[in-house]
Amino acid sequence: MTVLITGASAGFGEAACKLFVQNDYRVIGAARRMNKLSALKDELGENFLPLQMDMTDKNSINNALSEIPEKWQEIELLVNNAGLALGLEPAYKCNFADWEQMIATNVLGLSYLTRQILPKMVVKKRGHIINIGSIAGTYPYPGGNVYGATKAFVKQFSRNLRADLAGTRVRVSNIEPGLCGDTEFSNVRFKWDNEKAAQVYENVEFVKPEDIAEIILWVFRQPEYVNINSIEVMPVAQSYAALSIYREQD
Ligand code: 8X3
Repeated sequence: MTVLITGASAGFGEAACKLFVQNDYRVIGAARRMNKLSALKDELGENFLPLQMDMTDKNSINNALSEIPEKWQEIELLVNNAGLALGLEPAYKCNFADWEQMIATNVLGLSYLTRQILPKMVVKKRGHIINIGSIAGTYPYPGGNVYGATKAFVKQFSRNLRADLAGTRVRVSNIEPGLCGDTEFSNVRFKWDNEKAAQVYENVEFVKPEDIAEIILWVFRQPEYVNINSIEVMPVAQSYAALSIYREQD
């Protein structure tokens, strides 16, 4: 049984690759950085296949898919994990190229890969798409602008896929993590200002990539007649704040 996991070079993707191989699945790990995937291959051995894939480039996705050896081609589970946040500036100050990159990866790349993988699952009437959304797709926050909007897309895309896939037994789930550490998420968001990134996790017991990997495996391992539509995951340390009210200054 083959599992394809995107964003496999770090964070949730890397942890999920390890966990699924440990649980005797064949895992294709897709990412741009082949050096990271090669290191993972050295660690995980013959049940791991590194696949170079740039989610912002349809040709790269097509080439990668065409390189999958016959034995690995029956993809039972696609984990759409690749995605990123860039910046935390208000919308009127953001770098538009950052917005384009988030949309290209989190929305277009995820949609395109899903579109390429789904037909075979439908023919077999079997398969599972697990999307990695975010609490940012539900709860607005200052600076979340386009990142949160891409994750709201992932949320509704997941639900609409369920509607289209009725009767096929192909499952779709959306996992929505909150504050998770030990990943590159904040380093990428803050353009490798690692000090600023580290502050996000200061004195907080955050959710770990291994926790998310366990949840992905659990969602997948439900009986085939059970579809987990969505799971929202936060550390206990994270909860809700009140709506903000701006008061005119005297
Ligand atoms: C990651 C969680 O709160 O930084 O998607 O947007 S958050």
